[in-house]
Amino acid sequence: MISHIIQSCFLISFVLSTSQSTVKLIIDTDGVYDDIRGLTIALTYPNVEVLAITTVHGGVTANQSAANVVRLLRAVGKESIPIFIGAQDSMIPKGKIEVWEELFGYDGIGGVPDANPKALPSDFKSAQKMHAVDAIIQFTRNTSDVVLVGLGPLTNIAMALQKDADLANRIRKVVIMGGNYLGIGNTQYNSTAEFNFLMDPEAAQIVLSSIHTTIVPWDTCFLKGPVYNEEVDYEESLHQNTNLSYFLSNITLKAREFNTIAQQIYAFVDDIAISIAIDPEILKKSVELYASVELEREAKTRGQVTIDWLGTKYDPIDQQFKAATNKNEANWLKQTFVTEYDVKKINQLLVEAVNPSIRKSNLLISKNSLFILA
Ligand SMILES: [Ca+2]
Repeated sequence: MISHIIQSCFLISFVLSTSQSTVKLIIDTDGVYDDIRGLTIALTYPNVEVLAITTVHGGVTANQSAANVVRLLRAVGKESIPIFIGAQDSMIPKGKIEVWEELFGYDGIGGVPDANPKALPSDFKSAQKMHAVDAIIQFTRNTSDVVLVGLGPLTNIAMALQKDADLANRIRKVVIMGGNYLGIGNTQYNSTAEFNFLMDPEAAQIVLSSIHTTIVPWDTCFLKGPVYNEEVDYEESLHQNTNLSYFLSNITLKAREFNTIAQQIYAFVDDIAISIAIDPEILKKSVELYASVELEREAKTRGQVTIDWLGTKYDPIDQQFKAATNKNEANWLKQTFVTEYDVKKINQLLVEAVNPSIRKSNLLISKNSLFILA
């Protein structure tokens, strides 16, 4: 019996096994610094299995996004997680990506290729051959209860939903960082849309009209950030004296400097979506609203989420949409919009991600075995 017990001189805290089952994630990302921070939580959380990471155009190219993720996987020692490159452009092509270098750096992660782990030429060659869309379809066929998280433009996810009509039935949950519900935008362009949705409004519309999603809208991040700034130190994870903490500090330096000049706070965004996907209790408040996406090509509202606040588009008695005059108007599905989240818990997850030694439950005891989480 003693042989079944793993002894450690230093581990003194024993925590009874949680009833939490493993959360299986596929994360679709455009690989800029926000995404990397959120991915760091997912890749280091004990009860999470990241099945695959798929990349999409957005803040940088899908190829650069993949290279950034490869570098992060080296930083966390999870190089075996497969990466699949997906759509290089939106459904209606918008052409070459112009990287917002003042904010993102040329590579989307601060433009610090010599910061550890250094960027390598091989980072651009490590992705799998399969297209991201096919990977999403295949992984969800082979594994049940997958939670799909979208951290970039929704092109890959929309294409997967179009290619495989049964996909929506197989996925356990979709969590999206993107869109807005109060019309607050966040792009440089002449637009009231949120960046991810503006980068591919048609894809966003396909997703929102195909499946129920939990959306972390930009409005919530924007409005709650200053409030929550009083509750947490957003930079706590950057001062943990670990290699991963230094890495996050380096790749976010440019963005933090930019935000200081712009008098904006450095707040959580993708971290919220990842955290909610991992632990639903982090979602504190939400609203259920019928939503669609503006697709008018010349409108300043292109890509903005349109909301049926009064529920007038849907007839609950006939159980059909009243304004079904054309394809777009007919598709107002009810979506969950996150309006409040547990910022302290998210901050804790991020700090623990970069500094696992402070994680409270280093040792988990299950019914039949004892094991140590590295
Ligand atoms: Ca992103």
